[in-house]
Amino acid sequence: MTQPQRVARPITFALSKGRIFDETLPLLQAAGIEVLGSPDSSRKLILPTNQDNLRIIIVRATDVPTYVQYGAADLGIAGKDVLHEHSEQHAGGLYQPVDLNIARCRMSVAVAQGFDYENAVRQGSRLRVATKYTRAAREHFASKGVYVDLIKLYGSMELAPLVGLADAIVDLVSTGGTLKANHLEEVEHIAAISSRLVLNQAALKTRQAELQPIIDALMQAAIEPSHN
Ligand code: PRT
Ligand code: MG
Repeated sequence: MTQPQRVARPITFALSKGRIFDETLPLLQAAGIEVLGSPDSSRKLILPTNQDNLRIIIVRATDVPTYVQYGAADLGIAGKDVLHEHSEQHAGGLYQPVDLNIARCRMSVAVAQGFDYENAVRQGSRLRVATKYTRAAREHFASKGVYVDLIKLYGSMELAPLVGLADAIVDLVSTGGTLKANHLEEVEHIAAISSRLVLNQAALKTRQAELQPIIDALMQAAIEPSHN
């Protein structure tokens, strides 16, 4: 008796909605890939594309590396900020082949306007720093030899200095509008941030024939200035 043929699941591409999804669309389009539907207009978490063997899944930005690492997604796009925090606890399993140069911003230290950060650092005061990026913050202050107490938050870091939770925050800054609106100022630049394509290592071996054209097309689209 002949066995029914197993249909391989489509290549699964993890994206977060918002800026990463929005900035990835033109790269996919340049690669001939159309996403059918959008996370803004429907609550569907799995979106088909115009290619039978490729689908998009919509996950939280911080969850993209987890889906890819465990192989539930074959590839995904995540910010350098997210990947740096993720890799502290989950070594291996993830391949970061290319910086797509999208969703660009910077990671900075910010304080309430008027707070004398330089002086506090010079005096060796023990600073309280609120952040979602505890690894990046710990490494930054350790490299400066500054003692800090880190307070882990999951969002709206800008509030912390305003209500006395922290002296400083480590957060992402793009236009600077959010800091300004909350009477905060940037006092130190930690790193330039952009988003990277990540790949599941096993999938890269077992499904390379299907993955490579997608990787190549995204890399090609990313270096063409019209998409940056
Ligand atoms: O929003 P949610 O809690 O669901 O998740 P998320 O914040 O992790 O996702 P999302 O989509 O907001 O961010 C995804 C990725 O985009 C991040 O991991 C970064 O790599 C990248 N990115 C680029 C940014 C920004 N620019 C950015 N400006 N991520 C966040 N911001 C926030 C920042 O935290 C601050 O609150 O925007 C605010 C500052 O913006 P400006 O323009 O006012 O300076
Ligand atoms: Mg956000």
